[in-house]
Amino acid sequence: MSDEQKQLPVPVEKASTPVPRLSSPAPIHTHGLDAERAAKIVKQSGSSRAAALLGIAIVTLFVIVYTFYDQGLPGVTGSARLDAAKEEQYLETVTRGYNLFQANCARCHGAQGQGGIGPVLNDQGKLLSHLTPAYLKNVLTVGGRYVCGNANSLMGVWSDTNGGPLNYREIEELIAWIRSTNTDTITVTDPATGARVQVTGWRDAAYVPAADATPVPDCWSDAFAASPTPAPTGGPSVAPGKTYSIVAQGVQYTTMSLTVTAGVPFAIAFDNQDLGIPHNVAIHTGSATGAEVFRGAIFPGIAQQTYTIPALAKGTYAFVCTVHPNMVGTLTAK
Ligand code: HEC
Ligand SMILES: [Cu+2]
Repeated sequence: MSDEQKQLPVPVEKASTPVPRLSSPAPIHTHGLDAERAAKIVKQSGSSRAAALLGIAIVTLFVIVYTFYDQGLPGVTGSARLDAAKEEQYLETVTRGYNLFQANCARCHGAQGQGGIGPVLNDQGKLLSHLTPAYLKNVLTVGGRYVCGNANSLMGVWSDTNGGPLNYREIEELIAWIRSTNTDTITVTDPATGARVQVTGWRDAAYVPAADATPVPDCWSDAFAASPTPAPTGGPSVAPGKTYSIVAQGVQYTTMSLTVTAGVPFAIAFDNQDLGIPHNVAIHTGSATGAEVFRGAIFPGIAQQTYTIPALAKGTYAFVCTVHPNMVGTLTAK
């Protein structure tokens, strides 16, 4: 055998059976995939598909439920989470405003905003067109002189941007309370009794002024100036029997009671000692809420005027300042 012959590869015998075309050859390694194992794999992938479907179903259901929870049920107002949170936040603001009002403003404007030393605030016409949020903000920032231009206004500046004691948030809260409506119910501590009570806002959201209602004047005291002073009744001027004196100082009458003779006209010398503040003397039967039988002219201090008053029947009367409902005294005719 030559060397040449030695290096030739060992001749390979050709496979006698041809491998069919377009098909893979029979696998060499089976990985032990017998029929049982294959069935198991098919089953497993089936159950993981079911698990995925279940997951998708849960997420979908959650999204739907969450949407209704968040956005509210269609047609059910206030069921939306965000709206409910907003409403709660708003009522919280109103409550703070109520407390600020009782602490800082009620002594002049009355606990119910009914007026006193300061003008009435709870009037519907006023709340509708005059006491707008922008106006309230201006008054509280500039102070009472913004209202009628009275430099001696009893009401000072409230906003701390102008040297007052309240910050912008407290101003907002006060405005929220003054503007709140009778559909806003809050639970507060009544400053007078200390009891927890429910109160509603002053403003009637549905209020529509009468067609012939006089517009609210920009300056509250113009409303009094414009009101006609009833002319003294009782024929040709009868010389008044006696002159009594009433003094107003510090938005108070210093004379608290007066006794006059019934059946004879008399005079009241009224001395208004409050610089720039309008006062008068009006006489009402019974109490301050009784019928008005006489109204003296309203004029700012410091000044004096003498009113001539027709004879009064025996009884009890109240004398009040038309501008300041907190100024009340008792008048007895006997
Ligand atoms: C010392 C008494 C006093 C206090 C306290 C007071 N005010 Fe006044 N307020 C007045 C007087 C007086 C006026 C009228 C302004 C003028 O003509 O001088 C007035 C005017 C107003 C007006 C304008 C009313 C209108 O008809 O245009 C508003 C609004 C007001 N006050 C809100 C408040 C608020 C809110 C507080 C509490 C933070 C407050 N006031 C505290 C006395 C007071
Ligand atoms: Cu007065």
